[in-house]
Amino acid sequence: MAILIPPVLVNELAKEIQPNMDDSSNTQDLPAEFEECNISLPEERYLFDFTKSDDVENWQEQSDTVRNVGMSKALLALHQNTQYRRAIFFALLNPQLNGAGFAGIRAIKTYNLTGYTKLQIKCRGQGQYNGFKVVLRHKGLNDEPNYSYEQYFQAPKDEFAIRTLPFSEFKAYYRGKRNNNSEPLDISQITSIGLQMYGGVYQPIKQKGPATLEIDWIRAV
Ligand SMILES: *[C@@H]1O[C@H](CO)[C@@H](O)[C@H](O)[C@H]1NC(C)=O
Ligand SMILES: *[C@@H]1O[C@H](CO)[C@@H](O)[C@H](O)[C@H]1NC(C)=O
Ligand SMILES: *[C@@H]1O[C@H](CO)[C@@H](O)[C@H](O)[C@H]1NC(C)=O
Ligand SMILES: CC(=O)N[C@H]1CO[C@H](CO)[C@@H](O)[C@@H]1O
Repeated sequence: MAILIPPVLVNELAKEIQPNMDDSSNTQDLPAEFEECNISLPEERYLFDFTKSDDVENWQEQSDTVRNVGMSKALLALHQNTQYRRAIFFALLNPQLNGAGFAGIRAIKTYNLTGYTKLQIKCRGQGQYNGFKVVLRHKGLNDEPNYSYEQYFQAPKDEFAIRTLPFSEFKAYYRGKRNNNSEPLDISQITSIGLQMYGGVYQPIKQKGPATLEIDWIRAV
């Protein structure tokens, strides 16, 4: 995919090629060839590729047991044989009667995803339900009372498939409740990425019990 990229990106790329270039330089100072040729961003950027080298060590549990009514459990495990490698997100959801509860995992890691528009996850869901969500946080505001930016998706049930989540569709939530007055997600400063199985306290569909999500990779495109 050859795409035209903003001058500021061209500037960054040019700096990589000419490492001595002054940081304060602007596009006008660039040699003409950088403005005229079409430089492509990498088509995709893998945040986690469990089929290759990525491990699960960076991922920590973040489930409803952080509160004293919580009784759910989640973990991410590496799964491999001689032919393949992937990660499995295991969860047991024990929500309260109204559906409050969640089982999740997250990695605290910083990404600047400027230039990308979507998150993709190659996965398969098995178990009692297949509704999941991706939970992003930005600017180092990785914990409550700051908002999380969430998007729901249904995992494919039989074959592995790619689910595509546009960054523009990540909306701010606080404890499962939508908040419309918050600033939009800043994809140039993603500082935490998580996966969650939700009870669905404010959702039409409630979920409970055990389920798994097998994951090959998570990437930005
Ligand atoms: C993110 O990357 C873009 C493009 O390279 C750059 O202009 C911007 O300053 C970066 N933002 C941060 C917060 O690093
Ligand atoms: C850059 O790409 C555009 C659109 O694909 C094309 O029309 C143009 O000729 C290309 N320019 C160069 C210098 O390759
Ligand atoms: C937030 O906005 C969405 C979409 O416009 C709307 O469906 C929802 O009711 C709003 N929620 C609140 C709490 O205002
Ligand atoms: C933007 C925002 O809500 N920031 C808050 C994040 O959380 C800390 C406390 O941990 C608050 O001090 C910030 O105001």
